[in-house]
Amino acid sequence: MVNLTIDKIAVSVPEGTTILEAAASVGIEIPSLCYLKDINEISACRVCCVEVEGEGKLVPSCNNVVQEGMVIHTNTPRVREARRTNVELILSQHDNKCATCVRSGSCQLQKISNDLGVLSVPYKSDLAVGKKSFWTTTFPLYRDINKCIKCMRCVQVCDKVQSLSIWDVSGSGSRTTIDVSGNRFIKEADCSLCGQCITHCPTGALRERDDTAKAYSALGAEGRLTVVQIAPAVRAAWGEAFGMPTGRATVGQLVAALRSLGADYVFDTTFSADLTIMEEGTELLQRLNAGDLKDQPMFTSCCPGWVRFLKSQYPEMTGRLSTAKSPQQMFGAVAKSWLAHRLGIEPENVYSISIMPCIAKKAERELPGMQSAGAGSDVDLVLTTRELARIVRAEHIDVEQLADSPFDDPLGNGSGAGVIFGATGGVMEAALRSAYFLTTGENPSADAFCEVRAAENESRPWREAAFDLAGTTIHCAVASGLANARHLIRAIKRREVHYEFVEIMACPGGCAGGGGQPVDGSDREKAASRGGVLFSLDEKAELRFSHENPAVKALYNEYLSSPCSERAEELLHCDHFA
Ligand code: HC1
Ligand code: SF4
Repeated sequence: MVNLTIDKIAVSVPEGTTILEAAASVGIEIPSLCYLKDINEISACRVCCVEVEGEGKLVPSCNNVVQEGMVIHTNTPRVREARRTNVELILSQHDNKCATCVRSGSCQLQKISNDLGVLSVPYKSDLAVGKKSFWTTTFPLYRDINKCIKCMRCVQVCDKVQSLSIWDVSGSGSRTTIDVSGNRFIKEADCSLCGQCITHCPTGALRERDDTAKAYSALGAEGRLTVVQIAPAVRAAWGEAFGMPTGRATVGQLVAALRSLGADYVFDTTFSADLTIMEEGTELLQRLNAGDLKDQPMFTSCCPGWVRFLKSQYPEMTGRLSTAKSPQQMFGAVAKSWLAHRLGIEPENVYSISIMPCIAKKAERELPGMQSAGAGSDVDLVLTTRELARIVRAEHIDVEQLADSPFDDPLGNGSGAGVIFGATGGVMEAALRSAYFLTTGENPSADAFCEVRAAENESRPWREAAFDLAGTTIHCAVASGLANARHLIRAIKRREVHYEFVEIMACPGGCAGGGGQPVDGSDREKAASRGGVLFSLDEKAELRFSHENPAVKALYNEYLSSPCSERAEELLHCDHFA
């Protein structure tokens, strides 16, 4: 252990601990803008500087480790002055348009400027306006170069966590900026649209394309039926956008908010997650029975960020993706066919909106094959959890006071198995529950497959488990985060491992940690706690098996006949090569 003093407090920490972490261990918060533990510890912003007795110059605390006997002061006039100067210099290259910024209130630059009492910027403004910037406004990921503070977080997250290296430094000196690497346009780069660079950006330099105006016109339109679906992971996190703790705001309150915004029907994507299980589970059993090893493992296909990744990085493995569409797309196809038919309205008069914790879902709805109900796109509009929160706020809805409202029938019926789709391992677990039933004719214990759930502080790139299904052993693997996925794929390609079924989610922790989820500016990773909320909702659910969902059964009885039938293939499956 190393013994030192920080702000007159005796501290004892393991060797190799940074000054910033040592201070945090005794409750002293040192401000920083660029620091992300294990991802970005490069002291780019110099805001975390501290005074170390005996050192002439100030020392950045995020990448200097403690030494025996150190005496550190984290908040002296000299330290505050240096921080203020560093922040003022950053502000001189920032547009400071807080009033029109989506991150106002959760921007770390705004907070630190306020905390330091910066009331004006004494340096000449040196904005990137006019410098080369060919940002396309139609791409689902939007970058505002005049808000970028060159902290390098996006560069490092995309590189280390997602292994895609879409961002890089360009220019030099005061002209230094962050741009798409290799001098490419973002559309040409292999961006998975995971949105992790957005959720890790300390300012509003990165955000989703804003589609809220389209939602306002759709929700107020006469003569069209607005049908909204809510993704599983949204329920765990949406209240965070209103300062509530994870899981506090209920999905019933969200349904109520959507009704007051003018939605005609509010449904649950967990319905179509159950449907996905029926289709994907049947496909898995068909593939296993065919016994063709070259098609194994079968990869889940519900995460469009992962699908984009596989198609761009390992196109030769595209055929291993399940052909089942994601629950979002299955929902859209069913809403504009079976639901429209049941309601006696023309499919063209249904406008389908999804609320998703994801950016890539905005691109998924535009893919070929996602217009299968014959009435335009099966999903007309995708809003992230953050965009929805902006609309709720604009309407002055008091979230805490909302009373729960139930989902509508029949597409509002979902099982606990559908709810856990939103957490890493959940799709696999839900699929195994039903695959067990489909092969044995009996239900397993609902928790029989919970071994595939991620453990706290998982350090391995993927999780694996083997289960017996009616005498056949199924080897499964689960990974989240695209760098982890890459490790797993390399091992599969090198034949170091063999699995029959693999679940991959692009975002660490699955959709719970999705790139469209609320950002509070605290840098706390929330995927695990949101995932915990989803697992506890499953535990309490009356229905825990996808194959028992009465609405899914009715859909097969009345319309599709059976999983993977001809009509089911037309509506619910897609060709990933198209
Ligand atoms: Fe997801 Fe899915 S779980 S992909 O993470 O399969 O976005 O929540 O809606 O479609 O159900 C996201 C979440 C979501 C789909 C489902
Ligand atoms: Fe990288 Fe994901 Fe950001 Fe695309 S959205 S640049 S893949 S972190």
